[in-house]
Amino acid sequence: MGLKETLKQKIEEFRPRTTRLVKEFGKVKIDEVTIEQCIGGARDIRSLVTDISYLDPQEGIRFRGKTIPETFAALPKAPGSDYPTVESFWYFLLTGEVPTQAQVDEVLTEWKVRQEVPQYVFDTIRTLPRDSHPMAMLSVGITAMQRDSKFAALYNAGKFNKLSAWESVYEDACDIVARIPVIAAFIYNLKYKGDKQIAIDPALDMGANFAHMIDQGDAYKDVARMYFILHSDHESGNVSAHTTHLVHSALSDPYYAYAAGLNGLAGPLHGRANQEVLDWTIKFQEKYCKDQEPTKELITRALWDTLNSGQVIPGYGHAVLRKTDPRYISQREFCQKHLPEDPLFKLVSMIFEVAPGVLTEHGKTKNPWPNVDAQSGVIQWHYGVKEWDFYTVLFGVGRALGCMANITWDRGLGYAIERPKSVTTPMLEEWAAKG
Ligand code: FAM
Repeated sequence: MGLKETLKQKIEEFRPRTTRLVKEFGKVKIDEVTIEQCIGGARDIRSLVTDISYLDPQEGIRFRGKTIPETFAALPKAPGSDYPTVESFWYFLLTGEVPTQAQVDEVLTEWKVRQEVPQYVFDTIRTLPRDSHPMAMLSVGITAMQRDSKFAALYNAGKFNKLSAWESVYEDACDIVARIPVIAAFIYNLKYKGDKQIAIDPALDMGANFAHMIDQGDAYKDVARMYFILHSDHESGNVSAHTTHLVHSALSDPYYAYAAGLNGLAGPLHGRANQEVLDWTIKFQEKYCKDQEPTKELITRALWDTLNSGQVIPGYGHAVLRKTDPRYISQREFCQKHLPEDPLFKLVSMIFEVAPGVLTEHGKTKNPWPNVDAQSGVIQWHYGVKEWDFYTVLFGVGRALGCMANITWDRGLGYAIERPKSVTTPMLEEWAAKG
């Protein structure tokens, strides 16, 4: 059975569970909200549902119940590779089932058609000033494709049906995840390689083709596959996932929804942190290591300079995690295997030895440990992708997998438009007075 049929079966089997929870147990309390949470960014308020991934503060992410190592081990690998194809991960993320090679091959074949990006998308991006941020270019590219939305067409034709609408969301979602790496490669070549474009190689899987399209060699194929999978999903409360979910909850189609999610991902406290990490690290080398090797003392001084200037240390901390991010560990293991002598990897490793202590002494963050962004730029830099303002685009290609899987299921389960209640400060002061 193919991906869409398997998914249809899964959604129809799952629906009664959601319906029963609302009908029979809707009034059961699962949380309470404090003034601090109401003002402080809704930290930890249980108010979203997703079964695509879950983030445990002490353990880190699980994709459909599997840890990162379990996910990489379970899925069929790309030919000659240690990593699964993105296509096999997409099947797994959508259905919760580990696909057979035949099922993966079906997705591979399907994406060869879906990945064809209409020329008007490239023409639209080319009209932007060349010094536009690549994330702005990507967001424009996704929004430009909204005219192709099958979900929007279904709705505009008055054919919206609660039980089957997920199918047109699924079609848009598949088109977006297949096309976004091609648009990202186009943006990379437009901004940094004199608009020298490289055509899709239809023989390659999505990750390998991305490597090919940015003129990278075989070694980068696994970088792309690993990177996109690691950045795919991190439960639903982070800014990019939540924004995509929120916008689609108004029945905005997947193109509008993911363009909004990308705009949130572009924030320096979220997806742009990988760019900030490289910026900080390169500036550290220039300022402190002109004529000497980095030392823990120099790193300590630089970290305190950052903190004392009122800035955050990029790549460290997390709103939910209270341990080192397993996505950081997975990338670190890749570096230990493939680039152990890389000077930037050695420097980032030394920062890892020092930063948690400095942050603990600083005494503000609840999590002094590294997150996904502390290590990701080192790998890109090593393979020659040195334009760090592009790194968030790479994050956006991966995050599309999680966001698109989530809104397909949101539609499948008929989740309502999201509408939390706001209050006024005087109301909070009244509750505060009552204690
Ligand atoms: N450096 C300096 N201060 C930090 C910090 C860091 N790395 N992480 C947290 N803090 C501060 C935070 O700014 C807050 O200070 P104020 O009370 O003055 O506002 C205090 O510690 C308590 O923050 P928290 O509750 O521990 O964390 P939050 O949930 O408020 O914020 C992050 C979580 C990720 C936004 C925060 O850790 C941060 O800004 N990290 C640096 C930027 C970064 O690496 N972002 C990427 C996160 C990654 F998971 C992703 O989304 N890609």
